[in-house]
Order: sequence, then C-alpha cells, then structure tokens
Amino acid sequence: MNVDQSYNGKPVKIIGSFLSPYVRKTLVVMDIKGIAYQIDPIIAFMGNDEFTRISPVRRIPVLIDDEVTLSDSTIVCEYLEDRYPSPAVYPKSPADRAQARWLEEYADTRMQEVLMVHYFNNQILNPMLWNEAPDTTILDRATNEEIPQVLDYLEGEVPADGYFFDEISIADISIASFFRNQQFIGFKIDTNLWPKTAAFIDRVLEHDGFKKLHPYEEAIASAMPIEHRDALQAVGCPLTPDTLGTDTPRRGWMVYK
Ligand SMILES: N[C@@H](CCC(=O)N[C@@H](CS)C(=O)NCC(=O)O)C(=O)O
Repeated sequence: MNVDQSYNGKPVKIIGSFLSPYVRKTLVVMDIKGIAYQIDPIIAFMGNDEFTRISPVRRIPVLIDDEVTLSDSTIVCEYLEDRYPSPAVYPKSPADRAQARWLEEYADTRMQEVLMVHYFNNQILNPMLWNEAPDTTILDRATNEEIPQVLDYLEGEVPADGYFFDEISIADISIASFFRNQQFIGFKIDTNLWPKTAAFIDRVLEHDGFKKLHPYEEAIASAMPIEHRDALQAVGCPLTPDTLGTDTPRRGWMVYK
C-alpha cells in the first residue's frame, strides 16, 4: 500500500524517538496505511515546555495533523484506524477486536514495565541520562522472574504460524515492538523454552513496516540523545524542520517502581 494519506500534501508530524516501542508501533501502523510522516525524534526526557503543553504527561509519541494533536500510541493508532480505515490494523469482529486490544494493552503496560523499565531503561537509559548504576535487584528479578512470566504467557497465546488474526494487526505490532528494543542489547528469547514466541517475534519483525525503520534505529542506537537529529539527517530521515528537544534531560512525571 503506497497511497500518500498525508493531509493537504503535508506529512503528519510525529514527535518521538525511533527507539521507543510506542513510536515504532505508531510508525508501523502508518506504514501499513501508507501515511507519510515527518518526525521530531526526541526522547521524552529531553522535551521542552512546548512538549509539555502538547503531551501533558511528557510521553512520546505525539501525533499532529490538520485536525488533532494527540498523545498516547493507543489513542493515536485508534484515530488512524478511524480516519484511514483501509488497510485495517484492528480486526473487524467484536471478539477479535477486543482480544487484539487486550494484547495491545498487555504489551503497553506489563511488557513496558518488565522489558523497558526494569530491563532496558535500567541498564541503558538510566546510566546514560542520570548517571545511575543499574539496580541489580530489579534487573535480576526482571531476568529471572518477570521476563519468563511474560514469555510463558505469550507462549500460550501466540499463533504457531502467521499472525494473531488473518492480517497483521495491532496485537502483533505492539508485542513485537517491545522485543525489537531488546535486540539492541543482545537479548534473545530462549528457543528451547519459548519456541513459538521466538518464531512469532522473528516473523512479525520481518514485516516491511519494521524493516524500513532499521536504518533510523541503527543510526541512533548507540548515540547520545543530543546527537540523534544529526545522525538521522545523515541517513535521510524525514525530519521536521523544528524540534521540541533541549540539551538538558528532565525526569519523567509518571512514577515507576
Ligand atoms: N501509554 C503510552 C506510553 C508511552 C511511553 O511511556 N513512552 C515512553 C517512551 S518509550 C516515554 O515517553 N517515557 C517518558 C516517561 O516515562 O516519563 C503510549 O502508549 O503512548
């Protein structure tokens, strides 16, 4: 699908880093729907006061088009589905649709807590932004208890072939988006313990919508946030002319344990 769904010839604007699973989820949905975008690739902690105004909980992604300014990836993806229904990324039947939304919610809440906050941020983001050593108690619990619990649950849910529903949907995209981040820190799903989940994640991440993001993700994976814009420009990323980023990180507003 390559229809340019941009409004009045202007691409939709996305605020948020390619390294965020929520931004990735939104960009894959936009790719499937053929929606062109420009991106201000900031991480949430670097956002300025204008970022606070348009994202009142200081989180990414934010979508801006001719009609709305929206934060929260779920709200954004549902809006895109309502406004550009074809190709659909939510199944049609009420039961399948509800199940897809549950899987999206599971990814966005429990998987975020375990895979992002306790595992990824703890090892990568916190040392880089706040000069904090990883909390080994949290890391050990994530590695030995929480991630295995998530994988046990997924192993009972994921399909043996193809996607959850007939076509790729928000359920597949949301779950795989989180595991893409883990690839940057060498995390591999144990194929002896969770063979279906490992194969499912590989299969979903092979979708073009994910693969098109690789050059952008790779350009910034080991760069400091302040270098991201230049690194992305160098690989031809469609950047917004202006940025809501600053050079001084601020702590997030939502509380994590
Ligand atoms: N429920 C939100 C969660 C978004 C979210 O937590 N994004 C992270 C980046 S991966 C963020 O902005 N974190 C900043 C913070 O927690 O203060 C969504 O679906 O968009």
